[in-house]
Amino acid sequence: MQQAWRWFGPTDPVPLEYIRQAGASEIVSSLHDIPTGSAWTAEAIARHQALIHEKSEIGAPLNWSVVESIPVHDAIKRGTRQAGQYVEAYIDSLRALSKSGIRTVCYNFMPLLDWTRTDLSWPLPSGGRTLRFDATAFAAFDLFILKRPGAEVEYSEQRIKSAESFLKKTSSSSIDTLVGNVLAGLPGGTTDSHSLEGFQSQLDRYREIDSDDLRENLVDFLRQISPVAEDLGMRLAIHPDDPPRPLLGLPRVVSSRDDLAALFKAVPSPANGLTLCTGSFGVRPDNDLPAMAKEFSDRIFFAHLRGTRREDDPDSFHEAEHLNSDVDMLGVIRQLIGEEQRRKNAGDSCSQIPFRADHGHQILDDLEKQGCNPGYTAIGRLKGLAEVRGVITAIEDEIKQ
Ligand code: DNO
Repeated sequence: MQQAWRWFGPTDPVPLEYIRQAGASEIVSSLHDIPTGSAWTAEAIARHQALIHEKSEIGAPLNWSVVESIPVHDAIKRGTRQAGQYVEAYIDSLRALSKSGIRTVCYNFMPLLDWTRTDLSWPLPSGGRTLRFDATAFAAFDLFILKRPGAEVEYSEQRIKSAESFLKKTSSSSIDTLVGNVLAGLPGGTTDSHSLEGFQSQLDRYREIDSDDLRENLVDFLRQISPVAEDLGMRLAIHPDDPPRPLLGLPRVVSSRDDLAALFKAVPSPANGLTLCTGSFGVRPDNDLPAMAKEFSDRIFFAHLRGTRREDDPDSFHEAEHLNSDVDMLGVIRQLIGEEQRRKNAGDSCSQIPFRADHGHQILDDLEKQGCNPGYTAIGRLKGLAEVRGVITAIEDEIKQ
């Protein structure tokens, strides 16, 4: 498997030198300055690629192999009349990327909110800190801060009561932090930041769009871009919903095994594939990760390996250690390595699956540092990568014998 690391560009507090020292060879990156919906140019891609390749002659080479992400414009998700022009721009970006030799593009189809957490610095018993989604805090945001019309029918009486008492005991500065965590967008997110005031009108635009409509818009999008990707030898790797369920009444359609089965049936193109994000899918107890890795093995073009742990309140979860979570990480890695073998035997020139040890706890020196990107600390990810690398080495060795 190819060891990758996400790099947010020259302003990333974790520089390329560190990534090299961590032993990763592949870079996962994006052109974050380009507004969603504008086409990427070959020149801008080449400039970013040159930064990554720089110093490769003196140090271990780094290769930009996965784009995460080219964000999908909201007009495409809503299927508006403007969608066509944004699909064209997306296709232009794919064409420009293909000139640079980058073949794998990660994207998602979550309306208005990308990955969502309520707490970005939740204390662990070990003394480290992690990301958490607290279903009660989120309900309090929805019901009593955003005051979304009709929200109460989506929550149990019990949840509404606990949301009320959460609000009573939470300081106004912690409430501000919660609002920022949900609406401002997290690192690498593909959706715009929202202000509390403007957000309801964004939500209203989705009032008539249910999950069937959203799925149809996704299928329409893929039917247009996958033939181009196929011609260019590129692979489209959709990232699952995080968390994998509807939020704030917004539909989500890439959350489960059945969602994937429907997607690949509707668009069987071999360019239509998946970013297997174990942490996102793993939040749902009905997602059997090794079984999904097996069933959709030939569609997996990229993997995010991380673990989530459901809490006593099963709708709440936090990001756990990579090898100690609800995710059967060994089972998943076994499937991925098996798939690589299959590809190799079939003569696939790109048989290896790039993965990044996704997110990491804030530990050691990173606890003292200002400006760490939540989930994207150097040391936590280094630990995750080291652990996952150990598993890969052991399984590959087992297979050889
Ligand atoms: C969070 C990331 C997501 C992901 C996008 C893919 O850490 O996994 O922001 O990059 O959803 O488009």
